[in-house]
Amino acid sequence: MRTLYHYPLSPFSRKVRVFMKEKHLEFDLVLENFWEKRRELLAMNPAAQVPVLKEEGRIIADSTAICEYIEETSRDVPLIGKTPIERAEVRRIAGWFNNKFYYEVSKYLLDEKVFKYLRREGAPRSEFIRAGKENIRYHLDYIGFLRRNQRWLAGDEFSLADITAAAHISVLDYLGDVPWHQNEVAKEWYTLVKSRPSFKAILADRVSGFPPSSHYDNPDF
Ligand SMILES: N[C@@H](CCC(=O)N[C@@H](CS)C(=O)NCC(=O)O)C(=O)O
Repeated sequence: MRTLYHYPLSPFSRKVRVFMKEKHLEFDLVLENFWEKRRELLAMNPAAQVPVLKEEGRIIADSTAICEYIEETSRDVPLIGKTPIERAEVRRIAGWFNNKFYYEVSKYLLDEKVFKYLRREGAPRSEFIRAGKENIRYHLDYIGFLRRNQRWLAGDEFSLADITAAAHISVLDYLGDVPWHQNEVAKEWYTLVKSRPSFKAILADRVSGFPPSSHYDNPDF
């Protein structure tokens, strides 16, 4: 029995959902409104963050810790590289999106457009939204650069690097904040990710009060 406590517009939750689907693992989803800081959430994760995985009574918090745990315990196809040098590159790029991309793009746009509203923290600040929209352009070009000689972001195998980048980008695409015309190679990469069965449930996500962009679940956007 495996349960993931998640929030649909959390990029970190999405990363774990896709990762577990790629590993062909069965799991239940529990919607966690993390800003309410439920006592049960705090007991599982004192950071009061999603995602949290509960598996056979064991509790694992933090999306990276969860993915590493699954990688080490599943016998399915490796998603964090086969050799030490491959693993280093997958982790470097996943780290780029978990940290650099998150703090330069996702956090600005998500906090201002969605989480502030849910936490009743007042109106979005336009300068933060502008900064997120400006910064995403450089990250799309970086995705295009990474793919100049290879199929996926960390090499020719689909990996946690692609899952992490796509999880963050998919939330911004839901909000209509990805300027796809900026980089055709990045767009082609995301089209490939979108067509994977592991991504189907992500494209079906809907959050009341926040309708998705018109092309969000369109494979040919
Ligand atoms: N390092 C954590 C970050 C998770 C995270 O920041 N989740 C956000 C939702 S997207 C959250 O729960 N924020 C609430 C908070 O930080 O108080 C992970 O990878 O799981």
